[in-house]
Amino acid sequence: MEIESTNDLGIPVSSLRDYHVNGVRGDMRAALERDGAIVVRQLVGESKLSRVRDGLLDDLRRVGWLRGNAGNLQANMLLKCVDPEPRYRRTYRRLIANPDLHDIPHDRSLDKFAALIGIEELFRHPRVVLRVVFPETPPTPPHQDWTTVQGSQEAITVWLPLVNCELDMGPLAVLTGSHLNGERPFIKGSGVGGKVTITNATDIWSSASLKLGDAIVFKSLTVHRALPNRTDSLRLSLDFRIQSLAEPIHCASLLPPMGLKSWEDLYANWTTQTNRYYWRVRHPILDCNEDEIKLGAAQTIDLQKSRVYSALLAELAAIRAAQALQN
Ligand SMILES: O=C(O)CCC(=O)C(=O)O
Repeated sequence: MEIESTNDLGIPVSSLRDYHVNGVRGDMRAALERDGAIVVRQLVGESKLSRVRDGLLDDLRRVGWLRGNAGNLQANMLLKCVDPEPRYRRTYRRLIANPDLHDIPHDRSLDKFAALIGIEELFRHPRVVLRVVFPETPPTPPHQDWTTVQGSQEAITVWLPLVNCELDMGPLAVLTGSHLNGERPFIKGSGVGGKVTITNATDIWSSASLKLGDAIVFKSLTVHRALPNRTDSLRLSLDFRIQSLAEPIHCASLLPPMGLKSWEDLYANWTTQTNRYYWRVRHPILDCNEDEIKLGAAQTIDLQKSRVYSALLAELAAIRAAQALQN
């Protein structure tokens, strides 16, 4: 395997296999099954993404996280912060409420891509994650999405930078083939639901330099991490999950993005009805045991957890109500 570069963390990086979204059926699917991750060039239209990016950059300039004028991505290190610090979350709640971000997973190109990798009826998880990564902050540690997301092992994560992202800006990196050996042992750690996959110092991580519109897509069991952001700029990216409607989904995947109490909170300033609550009438089989949720809510002494449990119950009730209206 050809090694492209290393960085100061001593992480050797090789190239991920690269496809264009207008690629040949079968090719991408086979590569995804074999390697657990691929790069898809121009998955989402650049013009749509640049509009979203420009709006986001304006917001970031307004809150002071960016220095200088339009077009400049240089981070204001005086305000450096990282999730889950309260000051990160405060700004995050405003940024993630932008309806344009939530429209990206609904781009028609995703249907085309899903067909190419063998998903017949596509379901988009509504829990979109925006990441704003300051330089000199710890990169996302190794993990498997399956450990926290559950639901279907066939679910696919789409990781999409919202700026051109060279290797030194810290894109996502994966251990190719790691999805083939099931769930790996993990230890408690910060970020990623507190579960950090144990990896070896000699592991070779695969990644790629990405242009706006390119994505890294990977399977739920694929071990992945972020490379360190060694530039002086903010790294901006979006990740969301897609899957077949025929596969199960854990109901926690239908909760609002982190840091928000309810979907109503997220939608409070939306002027559009588009993309709201679409999963309440059309969703995969719900993979969650209500008794367990109730028991957890009754027993837990952890406030955060009990909030999540109540939100789950509320979402389940809302799904039932929406379905009753339909029938
Ligand atoms: O963007 C990052 O830093 C991590 C992304 C990630 O872990 C994911 O998309 O599952």
